[in-house]
Amino acid sequence: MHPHPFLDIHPEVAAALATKRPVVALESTIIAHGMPYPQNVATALQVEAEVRAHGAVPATIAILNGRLKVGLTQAEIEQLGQGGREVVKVSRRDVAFIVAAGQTGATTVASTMLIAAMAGIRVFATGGIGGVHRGAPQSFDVSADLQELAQTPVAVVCAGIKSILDLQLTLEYLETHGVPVVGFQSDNLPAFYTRDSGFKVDYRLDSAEAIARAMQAQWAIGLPGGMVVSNPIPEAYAMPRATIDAAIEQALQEAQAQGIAGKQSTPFLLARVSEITGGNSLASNIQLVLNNARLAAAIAVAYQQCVA
Ligand code: PSU
Ligand code: MN
Repeated sequence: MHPHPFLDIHPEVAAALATKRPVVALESTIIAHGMPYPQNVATALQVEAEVRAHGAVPATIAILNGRLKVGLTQAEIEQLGQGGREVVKVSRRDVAFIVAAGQTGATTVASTMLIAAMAGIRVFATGGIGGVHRGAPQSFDVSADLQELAQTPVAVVCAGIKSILDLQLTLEYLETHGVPVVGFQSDNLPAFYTRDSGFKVDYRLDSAEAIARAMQAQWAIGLPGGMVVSNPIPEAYAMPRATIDAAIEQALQEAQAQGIAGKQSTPFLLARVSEITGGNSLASNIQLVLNNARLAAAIAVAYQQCVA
């Protein structure tokens, strides 16, 4: 049985879903645009292995030749990683056009959530989500990730919000749209490379089971959206705040000087921050994504027990 004419669910993922075993969705923009080759491919494969090691089936999501893919082969991950910034970045508004043209694209948090929900997957691990950009009161640059969180029932495990963004405005926007921000074993909202942004989360929960119960309650009540689960980077890999703040300031100034806007903005800032800080930020980035994969797998396991 095919649930949708444009959707291809990998047989292993389909089998897990059919027998109500835990599945964790993973995005592909982080592969094509978020990290350099070949570390992007190595990380994507390691993330999948980490999800498996913690009892869930990984489903990396992308659009390949016009098909919405839920679960990729190793060769397909390699193709996206090698393609890098040549691969189209696909957010919600782009999905239908890439499908209609039979093209290939890397999915953002927004489009990955959308496709995960179509497949019936409720848990998703990534690095960082998009948000309200600094200067948004003038530029109106607000990531489509936030509206997706408001309407699509998927819990997104991330290391908080990178401070290329305006964290305060992002939290306000999420609140307005009814999206809860849950801190795993922490009261503080992390800022990706650092464990504490100076902002608080809405709810601190200390176990995967407690998070699963909140997900189950939210959706049983009939609330339509998802939630942000923030998981601070492990202490050993956190970066000094001054180092990362300086890199971000420089990247933001360069973006402004070069007139970078729209969908180019986030990839430009991510790439420049990682270039300016050298290999250090990449190593931290890899570790926080692996950490999120482990927590997402534990939440997926707990959620299946919750709804069983
Ligand atoms: N933040 C990161 N790493 C990323 C992204 C954001 O720290 O790789 C990617 C994600 O795919 C996210 C997207 O969904 O950037 C947001 O892009 P935009 O701001 O254009 O919506
Ligand atoms: Mn944007």
